[in-house]
Amino acid sequence: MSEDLESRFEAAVRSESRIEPRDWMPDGYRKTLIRQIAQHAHSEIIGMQPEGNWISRAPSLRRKAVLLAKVQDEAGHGLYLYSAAETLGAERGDLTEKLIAGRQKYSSIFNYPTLTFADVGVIGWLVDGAAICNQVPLCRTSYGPYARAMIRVCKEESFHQRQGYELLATMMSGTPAQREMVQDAVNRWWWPALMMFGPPDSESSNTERSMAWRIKRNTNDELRQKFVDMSVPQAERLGVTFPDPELRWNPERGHHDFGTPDWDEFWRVVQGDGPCNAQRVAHRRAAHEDGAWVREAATAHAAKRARRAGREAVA
Ligand code: FAQ
Repeated sequence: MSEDLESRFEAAVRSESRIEPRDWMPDGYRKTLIRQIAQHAHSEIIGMQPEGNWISRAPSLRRKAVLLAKVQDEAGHGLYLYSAAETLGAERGDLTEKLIAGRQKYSSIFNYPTLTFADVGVIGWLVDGAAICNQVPLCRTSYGPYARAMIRVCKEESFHQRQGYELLATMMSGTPAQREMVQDAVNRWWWPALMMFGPPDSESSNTERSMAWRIKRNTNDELRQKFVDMSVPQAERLGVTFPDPELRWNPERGHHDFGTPDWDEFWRVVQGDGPCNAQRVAHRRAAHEDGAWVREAATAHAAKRARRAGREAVA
């Protein structure tokens, strides 16, 4: 019986059908999805902090409205993703507890500080750009609720990337000080953006299994290369350079060659020792604790409605 289920599952994955919440799935598949989707959801929620830092100091009403909308979109992405994780049997409260206890990861990129308003533009351009590169293939991931969430998320991320690029293009047509600010932000975010794709394939413990299950559709290195190739002409158009002396077009490969990110730094950040890890998690913990009364009120209201519905059904 279980062999039957397993071969039906494997056949569905091979034929590009979607696996849905009530379908049988191997334990490892469920666990891998919960791990990846939870990490992704946490990244969206923690990812609100670096840019949120600039909402009260945006240079104009227009920039403030755009930034507010973007940060709210990230909250929405977190919520779709927690919902997708719940269809696998995870509980949102439990995932949040694990995040604030440091037992679940979120993207390394959000552990770097946003020092100037140019960082807002560079996050839109490079961080959302990397997120799109990684997430467009996830629209074809084998688990239905995750794939469907990704379609909407990617549409919104495209808007985020454009607003970042437009902000930077505006600053680049401004004063020398503004142009310097943009270049400085690019210098600080370029390498962390490359690290978003995860460790090199040779050190990636999950890629092979996740690709066989079609949870991941590309390896970390494939997506990193795609991102570099996509970003170089955009940087040229903008008038900025990337801080990598090894970056150059390789006509034989038909791709850009580029230097090696500092993987020691990456692992330090992932293990909690980045410039802002403690601050990000402490902020999330405080927000969770401050929101306890809202959760209690909402649960009490839901319980009251359920009791009333029960009484009406009996009557
Ligand atoms: N940061 O075996 P792999 C966004 C961990 S959303 C921290 O290669 P995998 C939107 C990994 O968990 C950004 N940890 O792992 C936005 C694993 O540890 P584990 C988030 C990382 O899962 C924009 C270990 O290293 N996007 O930016 C990272 O096959 C602006 C070994 O790695 C997603 O989550 C990292 N960068 O591949 C929001 C997309 N990389 O769990 C606000 C979905 C790896 O075994 C503002 N996720 N690790 O203990 C994925 O595609 C994959 O999970 C990867 C990693 C590609 C991130």
